[in-house]
Amino acid sequence: MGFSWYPGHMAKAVSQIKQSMKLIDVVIEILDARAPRSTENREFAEAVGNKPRIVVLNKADLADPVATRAWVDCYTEAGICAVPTNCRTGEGVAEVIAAASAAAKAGAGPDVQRGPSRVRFRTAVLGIPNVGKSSFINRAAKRARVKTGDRPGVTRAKQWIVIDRNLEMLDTPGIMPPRVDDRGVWFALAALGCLDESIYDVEALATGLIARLDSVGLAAYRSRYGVCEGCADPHEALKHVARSRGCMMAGGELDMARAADILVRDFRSGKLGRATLEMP
Ligand SMILES: Nc1nc2c(ncn2[C@@H]2O[C@H](COP(=O)(O)OP(=O)(O)OP(=O)(O)O)[C@@H](O)[C@H]2O)c(=O)[nH]1
Ligand SMILES: [Mg+2]
Repeated sequence: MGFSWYPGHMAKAVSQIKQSMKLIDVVIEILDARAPRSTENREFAEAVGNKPRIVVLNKADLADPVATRAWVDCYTEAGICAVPTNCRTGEGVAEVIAAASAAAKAGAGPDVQRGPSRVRFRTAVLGIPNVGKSSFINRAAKRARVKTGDRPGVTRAKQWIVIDRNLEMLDTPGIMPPRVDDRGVWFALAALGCLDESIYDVEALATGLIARLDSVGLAAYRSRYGVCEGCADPHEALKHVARSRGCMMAGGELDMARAADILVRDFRSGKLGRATLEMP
């Protein structure tokens, strides 16, 4: 089930990032801690070249902490600095800035001599849509400097933000890889809200999520929506969600689309428990 999806503004954004790269000392790549592999965009590698890179595992507050630890260890073994963050509270953000600053200093070889006049270093914050790039920048700046929102595609153009006298950050629009061929990756991207809702079936996503919650033993959804222990069919479980939330259409039929929407939103905001969708 391949899907080729590359809106014009994303192609433009990639070329803009390539252009900006000569100004950049360090790249900060934001991933979703609940699915670091699926939320990585390998297309960035070409644009980034050999610039130092810090990996941020954001939304760690919504991920399973044991799994996040395992991901950090996995990156460390590969020689990559990875830091879990929560950009709602700011946890981990100072650590990322310290790591970026150290990498910028280490990377300032003879060919990038700037002289004493340029004390500021510059980072580009990259990632696929909705992973929290702009939230990260607002946390780093300690105030709301750029627009954020719980849907993909909020940031439309790159924008430089001065964080302090030592640091500037480039906010960038979320960029998807041109193709997604792997079903598991597709599922994770839809589940985490990185894709436009018009391009997938929310009901199929909701039943897939129920199956996933069952397989990892996260039963919080059962008590939340009154799904009995014995119910093992995700579609039947979704009917319980519809009943418990009064999702009815004219004529008394269950409004499964609305129930699916409620469940997906509850999952994304962590109300169904802290869940990581993939392990290293
Ligand atoms: N729970 C939680 N929510 C977060 C965190 N970071 C960001 N968010 C939320 O995630 C949503 C997306 O955040 P943005 O900062 O707009 O994401 P973005 O990567 O800039 O998105 P685009 O500009 O659309 O590519 C917002 O609703 C944020 O409040 C986090 O660490 N934890
Ligand atoms: Mg943004």
